Amino acid sequence: MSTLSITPEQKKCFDRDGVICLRNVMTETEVDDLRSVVDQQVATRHTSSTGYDFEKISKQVWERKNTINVGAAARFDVDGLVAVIHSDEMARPLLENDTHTGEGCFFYDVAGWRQHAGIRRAGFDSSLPSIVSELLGSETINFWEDTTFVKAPRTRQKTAFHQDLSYFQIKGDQCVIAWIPLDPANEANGVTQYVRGSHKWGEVYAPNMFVSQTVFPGAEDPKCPDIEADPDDYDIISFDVEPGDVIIHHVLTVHGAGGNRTDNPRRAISFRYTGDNVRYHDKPGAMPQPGMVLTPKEGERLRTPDYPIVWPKPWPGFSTAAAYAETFGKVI
Ligand SMILES: O=C(O)CCC(=O)C(=O)O
Repeated sequence: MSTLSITPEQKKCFDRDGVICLRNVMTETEVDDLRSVVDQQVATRHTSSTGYDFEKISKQVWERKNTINVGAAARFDVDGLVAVIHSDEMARPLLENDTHTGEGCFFYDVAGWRQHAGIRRAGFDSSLPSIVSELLGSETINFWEDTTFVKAPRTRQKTAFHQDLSYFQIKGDQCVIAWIPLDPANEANGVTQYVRGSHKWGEVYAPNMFVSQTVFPGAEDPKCPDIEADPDDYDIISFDVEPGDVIIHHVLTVHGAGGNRTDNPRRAISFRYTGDNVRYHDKPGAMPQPGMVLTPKEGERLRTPDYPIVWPKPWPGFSTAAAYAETFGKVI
């Protein structure tokens, strides 16, 4: 359990760019815990109801399959999403230029915090909640959810550029995403990329399906600009990172990632945090977190066990993860 502070320069940089890379934020134990959870998620992906391989899905999409094999995963109506991609004239594969045609995997999973204490400890009791409170200037911080993103060696599938706000059932802009690398990550193995300053464009973009820019059916916001088509027109930045570092971006910052052209994995987990001005707001295209216990009412502050308050702590050294397990361990 620890707290770290950000400097005024770091806060200025985050406000200006909509993204900041902070070094040595996570402890070795936290990173090790997260790695073992993520490895477990990957190993059990064939029986998971929330784990998807976007590389495999994309292959089937571009082979024009109408029924997509997603194993036991049941969070998305993938066949419905794919039908929309097939009818989108602008849709095209977003694949890394790599001669290897081998067996990559772009693994995605969500809401691991409900089952894995390692995610709760890192998400609730690391330095991140206090850092996020300072970055957002928010007194209170809720943990919204976690998402795992793994690109196995030689994964060609890119992560289409997108903005996160429209994926979440919220309104209000005090929200950040902390991307936590569990392996060294850089341009070659698909570190995340950010359009600097895009959080100030004054636009909210519809969610897309990661394998293509095609927007989710029913989403009402405009489509994200086609960054992949004209990358030189945008101020795209990325950071070379090591385990322990964290990249934090604003919920309105447009971002994406390349494939993994190397022989080493790129494992990462992303924690999403919200602040004081966020209210629950359901909208077409936003994906409910699996396993919700008590969905807040429209317009309400996040005051339910599904969005734990992780900052402030009632007293220094208090473990929200331990308290949570004690209170809700049997329910969630
Ligand atoms: O890791 C990736 O490929 C994408 C990450 C991302 O979009 C996020 O953390 O919001």
